[in-house]
Amino acid sequence: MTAAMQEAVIIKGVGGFYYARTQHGEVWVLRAKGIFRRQHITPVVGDRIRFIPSEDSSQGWIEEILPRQNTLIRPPVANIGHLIFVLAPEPLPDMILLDTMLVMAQEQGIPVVIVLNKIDLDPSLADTIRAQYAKAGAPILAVSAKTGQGLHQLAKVLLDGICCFAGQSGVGKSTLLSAITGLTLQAGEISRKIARGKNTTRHAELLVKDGFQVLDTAGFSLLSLWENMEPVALQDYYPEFAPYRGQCRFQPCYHLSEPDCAVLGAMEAGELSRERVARYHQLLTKAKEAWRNRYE
Ligand SMILES: Nc1nc2c(ncn2[C@@H]2O[C@H](COP(=O)(O)OP(=O)(O)O)[C@@H](O)[C@H]2O)c(=O)[nH]1
Ligand SMILES: [Mg+2]
Ligand SMILES: [Zn+2]
Repeated sequence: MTAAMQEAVIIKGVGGFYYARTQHGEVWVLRAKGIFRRQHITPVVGDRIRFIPSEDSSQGWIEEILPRQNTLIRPPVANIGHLIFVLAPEPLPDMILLDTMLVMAQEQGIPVVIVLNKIDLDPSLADTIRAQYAKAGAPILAVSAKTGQGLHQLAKVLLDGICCFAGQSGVGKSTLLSAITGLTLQAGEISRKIARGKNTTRHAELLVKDGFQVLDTAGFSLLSLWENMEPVALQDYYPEFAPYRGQCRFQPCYHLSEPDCAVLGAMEAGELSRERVARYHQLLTKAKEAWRNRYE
């Protein structure tokens, strides 16, 4: 008699073994059947899988990987519910990093929540960010890990599916996470070096506690984003540009300096943030460069 199939989430992968957690909190050590290898499918952290437990141990075989909602490849993870992008009055906000993350997340269909931490230091940052990101498709939460302001709302987001943190070093990601969940983030931030093309072998782990599921990584390599994006598609990941689609004189239009461009017109009319559009131009340059060099 074969045991009944069970469902679990992969929390870690080590040397061909996958640690999978059932909803009852049991952790099984599983291996992937040869069929996955033949199909070039590797189970990743966050995957929801079905497995048949062996009857005499806590081992077993992964029989099925359920369809993924989204995937990121460096580190490899799947089924992220929210990306929590943290910024603060200090260190000085890196808005290009935020905009790049928003593009990457949009491209993968991952909802982003922008978290302004250390609001105790300078409440005016919230106004600046709201002015630039009100139409960018991501809710904005002003919080302080120090005073506790807004942590209740952030906790609600963290309880909704798998979450991962992103943002510069020093903005307070670890402090926020441990204040809310008691969990500890791995050191290591998203780095410009990684973004420029160095490979990283780091693997993610899913931390689970009291209904929270958080990836221990504090960032993702953004390299893969530019490797695969046609520059003209970049604008599609700016939700605030959508109302002007098809209204420019030239088609396609990069909204760079073309005459009768509806996006630039909206910016001049104050409907779109000048700063966001200027950074879109910077990212466009980057996307074009990466696209030209993609076969190198
Ligand atoms: N004033 C203030 N300082 C904070 C707050 N949150 C974190 N910090 C401080 O910011 C520094 C960096 O925090 P950390 O969690 O290590 O940042 P991470 O690199 O993003 O993980 C630490 O000294 C924290 O004590 C906050 O809400 N207000
Ligand atoms: Mg940290
Ligand atoms: Zn245009």
